[in-house]
Amino acid sequence: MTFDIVTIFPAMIRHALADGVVGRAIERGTLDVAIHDLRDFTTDRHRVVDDMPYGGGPGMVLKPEPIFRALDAIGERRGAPPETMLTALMSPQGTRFTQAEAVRLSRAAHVVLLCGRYEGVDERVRARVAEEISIGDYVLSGGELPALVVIDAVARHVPGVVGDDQSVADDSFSRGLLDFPHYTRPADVGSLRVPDVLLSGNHAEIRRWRKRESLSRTLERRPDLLAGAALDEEEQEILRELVAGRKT
Ligand code: JF5
Repeated sequence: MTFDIVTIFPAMIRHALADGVVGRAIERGTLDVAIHDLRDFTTDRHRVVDDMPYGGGPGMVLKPEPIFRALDAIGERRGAPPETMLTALMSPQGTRFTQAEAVRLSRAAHVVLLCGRYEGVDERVRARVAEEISIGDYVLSGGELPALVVIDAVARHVPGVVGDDQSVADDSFSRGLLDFPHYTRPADVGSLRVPDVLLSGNHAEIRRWRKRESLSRTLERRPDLLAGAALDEEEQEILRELVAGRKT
């Protein structure tokens, strides 16, 4: 899968993608990520990417032409038909990014992410993007961190990026439930002990305990997730017990 990122802070993206699961996938060639400095698509001596808002007001707006030139250059360089290229603007006004959206985008061969900055981007840029993506309702200084969030969450669903596909399938939000507690050695840290069931070697018991922990955490912290979770028979039974137990 190919990503192109258009940004005024290329080093921020480059450093973040150097390590971890995504960094290794880029090294192996499983992912092709190109970072484009928006200033390289300016034509003036000072490489200006922003300007004052028409109508007045505080702050600056990202100019449209450098963005159009960047998108044209990416299209030409990739030589791909424009319809295979999914272009998205990172923006607080976008569609909320979720695990389901991450899976959907991972089916695209080529995603172009445009990082806004300042007070925003010239509205005419929206004519050139297919989607607008928000990672949540908070104010950020730019779209770089959102773009990195999207790349990480999407890339995990590209075959070969994560070593063990079972771990991707089992991940918290893929199952629609919160994760169960994890422990490693030692079995005792001061008075804090690993639950006996995990040391028992009884794999059926361990599976059931993990299901119960996932369900009780979800019920406690994120009951909204239960509506969308696909629960098997055993999980439905455990959930009924948990709900009954809470009422009494
Ligand atoms: C930004 C102007 C973009 O992209 C975001 C964002 C996504 N979810 N939440 C925030 O903000 C970056 C800031 C200013 C355009």
